[in-house]
Amino acid sequence: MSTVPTRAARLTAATAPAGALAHHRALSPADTGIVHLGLGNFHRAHQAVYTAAALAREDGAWGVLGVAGRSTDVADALRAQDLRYTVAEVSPDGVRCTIPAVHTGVLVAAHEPEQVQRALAAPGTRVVSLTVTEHGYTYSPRTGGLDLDHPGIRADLRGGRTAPRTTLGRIVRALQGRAATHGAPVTVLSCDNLVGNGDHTRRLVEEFIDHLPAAERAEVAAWLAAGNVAFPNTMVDRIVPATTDAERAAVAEALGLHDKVPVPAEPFTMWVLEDCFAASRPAWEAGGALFTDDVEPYELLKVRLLNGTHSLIAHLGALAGCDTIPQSTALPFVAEAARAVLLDEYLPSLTVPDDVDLDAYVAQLFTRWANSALGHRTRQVGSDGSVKLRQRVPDPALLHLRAGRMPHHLALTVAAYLSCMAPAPGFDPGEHAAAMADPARERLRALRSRTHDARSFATAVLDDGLLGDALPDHPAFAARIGDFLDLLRTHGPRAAATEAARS
Ligand code: CS2
Repeated sequence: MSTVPTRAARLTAATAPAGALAHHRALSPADTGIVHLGLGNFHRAHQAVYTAAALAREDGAWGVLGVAGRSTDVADALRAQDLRYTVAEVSPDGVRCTIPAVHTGVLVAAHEPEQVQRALAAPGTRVVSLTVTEHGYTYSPRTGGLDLDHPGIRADLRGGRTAPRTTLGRIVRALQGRAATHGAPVTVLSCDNLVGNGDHTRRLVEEFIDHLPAAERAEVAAWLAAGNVAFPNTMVDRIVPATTDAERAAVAEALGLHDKVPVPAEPFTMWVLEDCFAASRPAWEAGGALFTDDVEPYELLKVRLLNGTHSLIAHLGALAGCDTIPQSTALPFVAEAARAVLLDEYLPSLTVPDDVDLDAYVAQLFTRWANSALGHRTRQVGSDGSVKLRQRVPDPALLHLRAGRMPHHLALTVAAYLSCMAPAPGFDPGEHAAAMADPARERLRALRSRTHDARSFATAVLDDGLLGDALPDHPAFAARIGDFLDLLRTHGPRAAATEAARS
């Protein structure tokens, strides 16, 4: 692997080459219009890039204050670089580097909670955007509602003088502050892969408010009901892997600068939003964002065809020893299983938007997954599978089951996931599966050790509510997952995929 030349100067405001800058105004903290919770790679290669395009088209106070959750690594590196970083667009044709330069500050919520609250409540903040992952919404997978057993939610509902520590707590506390002081309207913009992400966030916020003590509840509830907060639904799309030394070296070569925190991304990018902002918004259409009255068809298209299929590719590929998504889709049996789950099981569960050419969209998905220059890892897509599958699998599976059809490839998706997370005794799913992080891993292992065979394990998992509360009504689905668990263990992923294709 290439290494970063140590002689290169550091990327800063002074060294950033004008030719790589996405827009040309130096922003100051007074230009903050957006507070973004979740300073990960996705935000930095997606919303930040659209915001830079908006600023290039029309000037405005749309700088972004980026808030990391816990880790100080990215925030520290960005501060040392005057908040500049590179987006390294990676395709088989090479690397294209741009510097969005839209951040006006960074904070780390775990260490600077009061400053985060002040920023969220500030009148100049017109948009609070979120990329906190499916996991960050603290909702119960069984009911889809707020997880009232979550210790962070319980603490945040009790309130008191300590600053909130969950995303929902932070938002609601800030809304209370806004309602009680200046009353300036604000848009809460979820940019996570949740079906109906805006509606979902609104429901969770309302539920949180409902559980506040009566004295705290009335004012903010009335302010919300008066339409001062908007929650547009959005569909976000761009494959953005974790940063490696390869991108640091590519940036050093392209710009002659040392960037500690560049972000690799595929060339493709898409953003569809409902245009119902409470205050104003940046001209994100300048970056190609599409504003529409109805995001749901785009959202379902993406969450199911891309993300749902991605999960199968990641888990099946990891079990086959693949480190990356392109290695995985290069295996014919994985590509066939991906095509089958996408076309036969996900596609019938949605309506393709009029302006989307389905054949081209599907062909493009396979090209995107095959981008070997990007090296998107199976362990990254496979991580947090519990919360991801909850968004991707249950509704399409229920559609088929209720119509009397068995969705074999959806059952295979769940079985491949469970084989990675809680393998049967004596079965080694390999290093890529072992490296997948998931909050449900321990719980799944406990269920595995309490059950005596694969079918009863699968039944226990569904009964536990991992995939919502309706799938337990379909015991045949659990049985099918159990069969695939056995096949994966005894004959491996190729045999399991062949069986799914034959069924
Ligand atoms: C992936 C997504 O990790 C995952 O679950 O499916 O991160 C995917 O790469 C993005 O949603 C693409 O827009």
